[in-house]
Amino acid sequence: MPKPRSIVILTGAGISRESGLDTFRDPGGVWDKVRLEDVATPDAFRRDPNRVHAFYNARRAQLNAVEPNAAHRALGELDRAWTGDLLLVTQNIDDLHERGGSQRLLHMHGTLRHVRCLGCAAVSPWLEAADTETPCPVCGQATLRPDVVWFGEVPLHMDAIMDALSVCDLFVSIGTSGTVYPAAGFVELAGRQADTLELNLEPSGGGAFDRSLSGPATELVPRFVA
Ligand code: BJW
Repeated sequence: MPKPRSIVILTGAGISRESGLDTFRDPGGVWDKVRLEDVATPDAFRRDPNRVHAFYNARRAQLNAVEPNAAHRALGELDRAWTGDLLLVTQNIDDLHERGGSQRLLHMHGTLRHVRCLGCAAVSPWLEAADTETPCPVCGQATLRPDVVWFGEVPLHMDAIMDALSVCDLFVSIGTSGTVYPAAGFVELAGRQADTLELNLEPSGGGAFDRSLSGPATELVPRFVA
């Protein structure tokens, strides 16, 4: 196979698992501990904003206690070394890809390290806890929400992602169950012209990929990048 010129990589919670962050749908994962209807929908935030803030405050605090693993670092190394087009699209709201050295990176479900003001729409860097009393650093109104994408909301950077998917030669999916759209449909879109590869603890099902390798991300991703 000739070397691909243009690569799109999609990552999910599985790549951060070995850093100590829970996935969503594995046994003992996030959705075993809280109901997504209580914390990850616009309705949940309207009903009980401080409950939702508390959920994201806890996850933001957890980020300070974890480090990028060998899989994040391998993708950072790929970013530095790869002279062709490369786009890393992550569904994760942690910052482990940035800390692992990735720069050509889009967070399609937002990030824990930012808040968005429902009053003035400013997106501001954020490292601390927030609640319904916290003033927006830009306009001063107490109308902050986590800058993340909940069910029923439109993911971020979709135009850039669709453009990259439509021209890439290789699409790689790492550590995602492929159950949440639109990310779950990326393999089909890219697969119109690109080779498709899945690196996951276990095949995500559906047989959508040309090749699927099973194992932990910290083993598979460095091997893929080498
Ligand atoms: C390892 C490993 C190791 C473990 N190594 N691997 C019916 C009703 C309502 C809505 C819908 C509906 N049908 C479709 C929808 C749309 C909905 C959707 O997809 N729902 C499905 C559940 C059916 N989607 C949306 O609402 C999205 N918006 C949308 O579609 O807008 C319309 C639109 C789109 C495009 C253009 C214009 C308009 C928004 C989805 C937002 C998802 N938000 C969340 C929360 C974000 C903030 C947060 O983190 O709290 O995003 S939900 C959660 O799931 C989070 C994740 O990013 C996302 C995906 O999860 P992920 O990463 O795949 O994790 P897991 O746990 O599922 O899988 C982990 C995998 O890793 C497993 O396979 C393991 O085996 C593996 N693994 N350890 C390698 N060591």
